[in-house]
Amino acid sequence: MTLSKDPIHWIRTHCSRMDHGGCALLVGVSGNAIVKIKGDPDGYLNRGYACLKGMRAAERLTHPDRLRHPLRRTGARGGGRWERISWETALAAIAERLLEIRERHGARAVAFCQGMPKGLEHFALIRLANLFGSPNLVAVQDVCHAPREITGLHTCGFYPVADFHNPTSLVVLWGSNITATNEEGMIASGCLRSLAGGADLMVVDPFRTELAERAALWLPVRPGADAALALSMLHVIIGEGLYDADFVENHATGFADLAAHVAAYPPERGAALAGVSAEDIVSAARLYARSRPAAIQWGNAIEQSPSNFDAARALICLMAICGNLDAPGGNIHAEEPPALGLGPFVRADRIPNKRKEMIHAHHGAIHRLMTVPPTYFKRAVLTGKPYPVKAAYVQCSNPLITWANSPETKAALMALDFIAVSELFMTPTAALADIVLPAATGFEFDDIGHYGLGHGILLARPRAVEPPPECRPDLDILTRLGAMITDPADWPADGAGLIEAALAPAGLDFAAFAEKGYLKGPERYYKYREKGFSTPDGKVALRLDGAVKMGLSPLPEYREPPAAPDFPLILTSAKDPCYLHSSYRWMTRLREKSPRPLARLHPDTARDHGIADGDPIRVETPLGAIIQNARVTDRARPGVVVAAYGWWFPEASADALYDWDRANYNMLTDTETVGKAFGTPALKGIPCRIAPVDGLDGEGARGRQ
Ligand SMILES: Nc1nc2c(c(=O)[nH]1)N[C@H]1C(S)=C(S)[C@@H](COP(=O)(O)OP(=O)(O)OC[C@H]3O[C@@H](n4cnc5c(=O)[nH]c(N)nc54)[C@H](O)[C@@H]3O)O[C@H]1N2
Ligand SMILES: Nc1nc2c(c(=O)[nH]1)N[C@H]1C(S)=C(S)[C@@H](COP(=O)(O)OP(=O)(O)OC[C@H]3O[C@@H](n4cnc5c(=O)[nH]c(N)nc54)[C@H](O)[C@@H]3O)O[C@H]1N2
Ligand code: SF4
Ligand SMILES: [Mo]
Repeated sequence: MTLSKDPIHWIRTHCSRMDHGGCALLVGVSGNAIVKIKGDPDGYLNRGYACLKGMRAAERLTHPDRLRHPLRRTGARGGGRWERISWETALAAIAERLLEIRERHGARAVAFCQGMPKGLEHFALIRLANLFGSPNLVAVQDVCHAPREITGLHTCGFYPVADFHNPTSLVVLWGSNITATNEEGMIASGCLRSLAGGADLMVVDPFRTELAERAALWLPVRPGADAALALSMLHVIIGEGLYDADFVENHATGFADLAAHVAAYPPERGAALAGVSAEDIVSAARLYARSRPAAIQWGNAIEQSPSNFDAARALICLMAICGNLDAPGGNIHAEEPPALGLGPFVRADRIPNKRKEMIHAHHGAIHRLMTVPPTYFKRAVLTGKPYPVKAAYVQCSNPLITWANSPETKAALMALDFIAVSELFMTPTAALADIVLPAATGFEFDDIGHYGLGHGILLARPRAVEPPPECRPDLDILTRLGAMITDPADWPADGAGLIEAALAPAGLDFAAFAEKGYLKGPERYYKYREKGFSTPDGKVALRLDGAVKMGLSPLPEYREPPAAPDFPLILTSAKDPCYLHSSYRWMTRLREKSPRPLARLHPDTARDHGIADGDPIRVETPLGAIIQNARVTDRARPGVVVAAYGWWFPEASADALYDWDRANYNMLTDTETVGKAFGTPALKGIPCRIAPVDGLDGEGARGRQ
């Protein structure tokens, strides 16, 4: 951080782009430099809490290798040769190529790609795609939140989020490591407060996480077997009559069918499938059903598998029959504060045929899924089916590392006629672009946090400093580009105009919003008691008849995760508390904390393979092999490899694409089989094997494979 003689003044804002955001921060600014970041004790969600990533976030802004000028590729794609160009030239080149491709192949041949939603730019990109006429907004929602949200909409009419704003008797962390990931940006501090207030804790995770250490019950489930565990818990709860009979009778349909269905999952069978003891299943079922209210905080583990629809359905059935849906301290339907609805913001009206035209409609995915699963996008690029796709505008994303099946991703990116990437830093994906735009990032522009995330809250993220002269916020880039490739009348002069439009229904301008800090929707519970659930018959669909039309099961099924001969171990992953996905391996003060990709193994598993702590090891699946360093720990379930995800090496050479393939978990994840509902590949629960790697020192995996 730069030292300056100017006095420090403190700016209240919210953390962003280090996870989903959520912590209110006090950012100390001197001149145009951030000199200190700390948690804001008055923060509505965090009350002073902030994690290491958040407190070190300022290095993003000042890193010497940050992208500071637009670049145009000069040599072969991926060859690492660039020329500096002006913004005017860059935007004109992008506009020209996208219009030319639309002219020749139609608007749907241009895809707009976004990674994890980081701020309002996500919705501005959807708006751009809609106004351009392309139904193809490619995003990671197939493995992130949409399976939970959309399954919730079908089953009970809303996305049931854990409520930590009201007292609860039990917190269940089900495949969610909130002290490392602060899932959806608002959970960690709230959950810790619930625990401090006396709530019990149950953790379902093959890894003994920090909070599993404190849990009354830890179920180290076999990766990918969550639905079997949930079905077995339903068996016990129904069999022992522990459910909420009044709720089941008056507010749910299909209870008898569910009861008959789960009769096939007695605890002994559940135990054999889920790899935990029958006694623990019985204890878990009783603990959950007898704790009222109980909040299930469910994470990525539920949805990063092809059978995510069934796993999510099974968990919603648990919430429902125990009376925890829309109950304070349970899993609630969080109502949004007044703000412009998503439909009008993204101009959904301008692309009425989207549901039929989007690439995944041709694969029969659930039609409520409005973003194209990357796997189907790649197939379209590589095969021309259902129609040719030729160009991508990529924002806030690093697909070469974050999409399943990285070799296929590389082939698809190489096959595109044109790629533009908006980025902070040269990544393996940006290295394959034709044009790279230098983006401004968190703390450098005004933004709205949590818009569209379904937690009933909007967070103000006023800027703290000015970006470097040629770095621009995505919101500004999109309004400029929008005016060039779509009708300029549909765009305000700059990103601020989009922010004001989003806030208008709240009767606030951005300055007034920033002054308030956040907006919260009304806190109302048990809404179904007056008006029923927002499902066709007003009840929770324990048996979901509508699923049959979608080619899915009306009752939650358990499907064995894939097995492969010669791959006897099970691979899964957990996110690194020091990084966001593939981001920020280049930030020195984070890299010091987490210098290497670590694959965590139980001591028995390590011993069986002749592996010691720190050794470089080969982790292999039928798709490929990578090298990570062993971390031998009894926190891991025996027979399971909890590998690191998101790794590439900014210090490696540009023409090797920063060693995109050396330790990258998605070299191991296949896309041949994906789920019918959401096009989701298996990211967790994959057959694998490991072996020591000779001839590499403890630094491991550097420079060779
Ligand atoms: N195997 C496996 N794969 C996974 C997952 C997993 O658990 N396992 N997790 C999945 C999930 S949940 C998600 S959400 C996705 C995430 O996938 P991505 O969103 O593609 O991953 P990120 O690393 O967050 O990529 C963000 C990029 O945006 C850049 N960036 C940061 N701030 C800005 C900004 O303000 N503007 C612009 N233009 N760029 C910015 C960063 O430098 C970074 O390179 O990955 C998914 N992939
Ligand atoms: N530090 C950090 N924070 C982040 C992110 C990040 O990349 N880094 N990403 C952000 C994003 S976009 C998202 S979506 C959230 C995701 O946040 P989480 O849902 O917490 O995501 P993960 O860390 O992928 O997985 C959570 C837990 O699932 C466990 N697990 C693995 N396999 C299984 C399984 O088969 N069953 C069960 N029950 N558990 C399993 C892992 O051991 C891990 O503890 O985090 C957000 N916050
Ligand atoms: S937990 Fe998330 S929102 Fe809070 S400081 Fe850390 S990165 Fe920022
Ligand atoms: Mo995510």
